[in-house]
Amino acid sequence: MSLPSAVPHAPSATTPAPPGSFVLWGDVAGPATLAVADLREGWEQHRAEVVFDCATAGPQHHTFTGPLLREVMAVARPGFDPARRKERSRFLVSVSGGDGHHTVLSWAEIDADFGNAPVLLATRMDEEDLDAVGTQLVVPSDRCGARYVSAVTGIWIGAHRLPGTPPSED
Ligand SMILES: Nc1nc2c(c(=O)[nH]1)N[C@H]1C(S)=C(S)[C@@H](COP(=O)(O)O)O[C@H]1N2
Ligand SMILES: [Mo]
Repeated sequence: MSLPSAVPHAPSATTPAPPGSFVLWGDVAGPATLAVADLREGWEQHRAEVVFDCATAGPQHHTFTGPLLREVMAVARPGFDPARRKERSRFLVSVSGGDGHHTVLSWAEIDADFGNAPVLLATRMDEEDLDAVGTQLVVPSDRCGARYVSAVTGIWIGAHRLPGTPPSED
């Protein structure tokens, strides 16, 4: 597996990822910048034939190829103990496009011990490589297209903590 180049600090609006790449950041031990080519090298590729509905454009049919989101996110080492399911269940993932569209998933949706949804980061859509455009989030279990975020520039992960409560030890 080709290791992504680590960045020494959390990305901000002033440190955008290069075109076609995205930053993995948030509560992680190793923030990383990944290009679409990296997604093709390091992980098992999955194929998904999907149909999703758009309120304005109607049903869309696409075939996507790419690695599982949860496997890609593991390289950044999210700030949970991987052995503690209860701790993992508090984490949220926010995926943003370069145009400002952003959406969230719960980590538990994609975790094999919880929802186990085969959410992908696409390297190809309908046999077209996405290197120049950037990866696209693929949520095959969604009926609506809103979470199929295209031209992804950032993926953040962090725990939801109730206001005023310290991190739990369980
Ligand atoms: N970056 C980005 N991705 C996006 C959107 C968007 O506005 N920006 N719209 C979403 C919505 S609402 C739908 S239905 C699908 C399909 O959008 P399309 O009509 O552009 O194919 O893309 C999703 N991904
Ligand atoms: Mo949509």
